[in-house]
Amino acid sequence: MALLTPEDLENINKQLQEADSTVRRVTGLDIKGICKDFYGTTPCCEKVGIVPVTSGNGIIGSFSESLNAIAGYFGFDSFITDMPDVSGYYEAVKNGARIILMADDNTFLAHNLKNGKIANNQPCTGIIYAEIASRYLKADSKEVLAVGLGKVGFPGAAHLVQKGFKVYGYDADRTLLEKSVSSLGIIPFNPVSPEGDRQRKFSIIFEATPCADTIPESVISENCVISTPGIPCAISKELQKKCGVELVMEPLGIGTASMLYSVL
Ligand code: NAI
Ligand code: PYL
Ligand code: MG
Repeated sequence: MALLTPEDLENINKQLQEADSTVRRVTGLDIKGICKDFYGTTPCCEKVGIVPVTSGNGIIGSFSESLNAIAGYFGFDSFITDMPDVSGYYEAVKNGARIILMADDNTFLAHNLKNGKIANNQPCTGIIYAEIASRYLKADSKEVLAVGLGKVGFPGAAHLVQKGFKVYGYDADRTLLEKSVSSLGIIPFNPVSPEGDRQRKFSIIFEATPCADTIPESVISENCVISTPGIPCAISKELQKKCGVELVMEPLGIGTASMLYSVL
């Protein structure tokens, strides 16, 4: 998994507020509204215990603090345990946590101890970014381009297929692309070098890769949203500005909101 850095998480509140404004402009609802509508849940002061985890590459500076800020932003009552790992888990439960948030290098989970529901960040992130993309008010068709079909991208693309979108997709890994074609019916489309005369433009693009500049100008239509959890960004600031792209991109909060609402 590509790991976050403290730099990615700088000014998380500001990043979240900006993402919220964009989501509102793009869909007519804010992130809370989308989560509420999609999962059919509303927080009711559930206590969230955030447990720092030291295994693998260890604690990421400001990761737990960012989760605390994010949980508060979405209306949850949260706290970070003093101790990490197993001792932190014990501390969280003893102090009344109803939902545990914790991440090692492979898995970031939310576990609701009251109803047993558990969520994984990767599918929750893919699905919510895809859901946001699917609600684009200025979309000119139900065609979507999905780039990156890994642990975040595949569930997002599957969600778009399930919602009735015609999904064109690409992954640099041929096996993953073939899996998406055979299991989801995705139409292969390499945005960088489309075959023959199949050049297309899209008003909805969903991107989930760990690479920069994966979306070339040639596939961006006049009114276009790029909804992308992928870090670094799929498109340069210059190209975003030139093409007037609505960019939904934020490093942790939207996916975490999706996890929290999904376990209520
Ligand atoms: P992954 O490794 O499972 O999937 C990424 C996929 O992108 C791979 O299948 C790879 O072959 C493909 N890829 C790489 N370069 C490509 C290119 N130029 N064109 C097409 N496909 C390309 O990774 P995962 O877990 O799905 O994460 C994807 C990204 O999302 C990472 O940058 C990760 O850090 C980020 N992420 C962001 C979150 C957020 O809340 N913003 C939450 C979780 C992950
Ligand atoms: C959850 C993010 C989204 C992108 N990459 C994922 C990541 O960075 N995972 C690692 C999280 C490790 C957290 C560390 C801590 O501070 O508790 N163990
Ligand atoms: Mg990217």
